[in-house]
Amino acid sequence: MNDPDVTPSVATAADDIAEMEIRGAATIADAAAAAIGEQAQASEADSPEEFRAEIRAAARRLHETRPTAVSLPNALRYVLRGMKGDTVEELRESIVSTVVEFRRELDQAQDNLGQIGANRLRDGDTIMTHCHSTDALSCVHRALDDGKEISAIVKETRPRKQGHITARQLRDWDVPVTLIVDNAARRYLDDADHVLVGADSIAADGSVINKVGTSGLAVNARERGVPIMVAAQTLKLHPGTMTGHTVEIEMRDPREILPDDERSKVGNVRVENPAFDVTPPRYVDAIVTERGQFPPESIVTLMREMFGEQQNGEPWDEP
Ligand code: RUB
Repeated sequence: MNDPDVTPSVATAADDIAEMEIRGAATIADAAAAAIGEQAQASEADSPEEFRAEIRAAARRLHETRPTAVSLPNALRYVLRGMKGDTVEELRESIVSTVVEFRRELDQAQDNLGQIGANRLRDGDTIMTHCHSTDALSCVHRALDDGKEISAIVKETRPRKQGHITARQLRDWDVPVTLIVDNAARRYLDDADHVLVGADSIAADGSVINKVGTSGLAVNARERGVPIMVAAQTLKLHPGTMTGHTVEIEMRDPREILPDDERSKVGNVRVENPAFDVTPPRYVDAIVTERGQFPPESIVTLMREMFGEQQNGEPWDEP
């Protein structure tokens, strides 16, 4: 089957997501929804069938970029299920308004979970972060708005150093930041009151899939008695895990770890570059969502409420 052409803005968004120019689960979802909206706006389809085929092809192109962030297929499902109408204009309008609604809800969910997460932070607390999560930072932002003083120990987060983004954002908010290499985390856990991370996906058993290194941090934090809080809007809940599917862990290009110019010094070794890892629910104290905070073991109840037991086919699978 030959896919219809996607607009340049969809192709660019897909490339940027794959290359991590656009990254972080919520930001990826937002960009993917916006790209579908742009596809709808730019479409010159002559018939409703052609229009639907274009939108589905755009969704497939975006979907195949990164496998772990479930917010991406969840966003595409939301937008494609809003596609309604008998004419091209009606279909276009339904997509455009659904995209607006989706992006508004995304912002709202992040604000709401920020308030719930902020309630867990006390004045004078120090958090330890891993990677860069807009959901996690929303909790800090709200705590600061509430007048609390928060300090941060920020893990660098190899290999892509997303910790630098977190450090920069926190400094913009005048939060005192101590940047550490990942390997120093255990040493500094004694100075932390919370580990605060985001999630790419949450499985039905309460496992948290997030940037590689999260699980080691969580195990160390538990051993040190530091609570682990995961900030994740419900867009991160993985419906497929309710029926036994596992979350695919993205393996990225080894050159992110060992660039060609360094490889010659190391020699012929195999390099593995998993982007994410799985933190078992027993190492997580709370999953903070816009619908409240949950012990990880009870997240399945929320998932049943939101998704039901039924799994239907994907809206982009039809040609
Ligand atoms: C990003 C990452 C983030 C989650 C949550 O990985 O693991 O913690 O995506 O982010 P990558 P957010 O840099 O490989 O995309 O809370 O912003 O959705």
